[in-house]
Amino acid sequence: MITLYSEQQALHCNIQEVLSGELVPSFEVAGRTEIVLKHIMARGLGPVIKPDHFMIESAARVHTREYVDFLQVAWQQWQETFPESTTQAMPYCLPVRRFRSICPDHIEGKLGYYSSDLTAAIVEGSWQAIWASVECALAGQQLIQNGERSVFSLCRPPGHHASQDQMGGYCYLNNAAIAAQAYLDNGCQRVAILDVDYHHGNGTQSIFYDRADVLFTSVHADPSWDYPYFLGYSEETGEGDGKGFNLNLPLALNSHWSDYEPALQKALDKIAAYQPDILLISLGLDSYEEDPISFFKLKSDNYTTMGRLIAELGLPTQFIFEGGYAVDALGTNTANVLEGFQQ
Ligand code: SP5
Ligand code: ZN
Repeated sequence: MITLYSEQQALHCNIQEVLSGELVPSFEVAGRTEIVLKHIMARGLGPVIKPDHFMIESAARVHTREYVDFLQVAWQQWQETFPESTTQAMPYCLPVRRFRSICPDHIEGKLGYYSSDLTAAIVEGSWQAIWASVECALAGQQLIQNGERSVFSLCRPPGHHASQDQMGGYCYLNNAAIAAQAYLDNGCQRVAILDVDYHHGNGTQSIFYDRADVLFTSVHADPSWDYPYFLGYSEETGEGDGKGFNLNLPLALNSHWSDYEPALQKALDKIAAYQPDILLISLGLDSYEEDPISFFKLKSDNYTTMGRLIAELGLPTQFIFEGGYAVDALGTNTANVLEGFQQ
């Protein structure tokens, strides 16, 4: 299996996030993808390729153009406004219930307007990394559409919490959604997304919620008890044309593989019935028992089984990297999914 990876993704670094009321170093670090890359090479899973360049327009097919343009200039505007600030650009005030959806002129107002939480800060190298991450997704999409059976887009920063015009949850541009749209724009009729990250893929769901050409399925922690809290409940089944094309399978905190596997199988059955041209996996590994911010109990071996079950669908499959913060085990667990898929 080919892996798409760009070293530019490491330029997004030294980020801090709000955690339990404090600013702490972000769990989403460049070392995550570095260790995954190391394991992929050590296990001889296949070639690692740096993606070609892609145009901004493909991102603006799922995000608003204003949002994408803002991400490119946010750090510069922050520096012009706060020349003393050497750390990071982040909001403190968000547009909430009964307030207006209006984009202010001040950079802190804009950051709030384009954010869903306080965990997606921007530094000098962020845009380069964000775009390189999108390019890993789009290069993978091209390979699949040129006949590869499977690819692994080792994207960072992750994407599934990014909606049409809001960053959050370490995510800026939605790599999986951008790839899904690119498949459709290049001749596919139906794309299925399976999101196995511990957290609900609220951004991806919201992008495709009223559409029948993308099926979104997700197994994740009950949002009543963990991030992203405000989306991801089982009664969310889609709206308008999209009614019936959104499947959320929330699980209680502390769920083990014995709880997880039946939910995963439900998602896989739904996907099989949909008969998609392509399967996209939002591959988060934060369901692991030792993940520092998550509460599922999956073991390293379970990821091999997960890969095998996904492969049983027999679909062209693009894996897109999302979360997973137990860095030491992240390489093993990710490679296990890919190896399980290939067995
Ligand atoms: C892509 C992705 O996985 N994003 C996840 C964002 C989660 N952010 C919220 C983190 C809150 C952690 N709180 C749990 C504390 C456990 N000690
Ligand atoms: Zn996650």
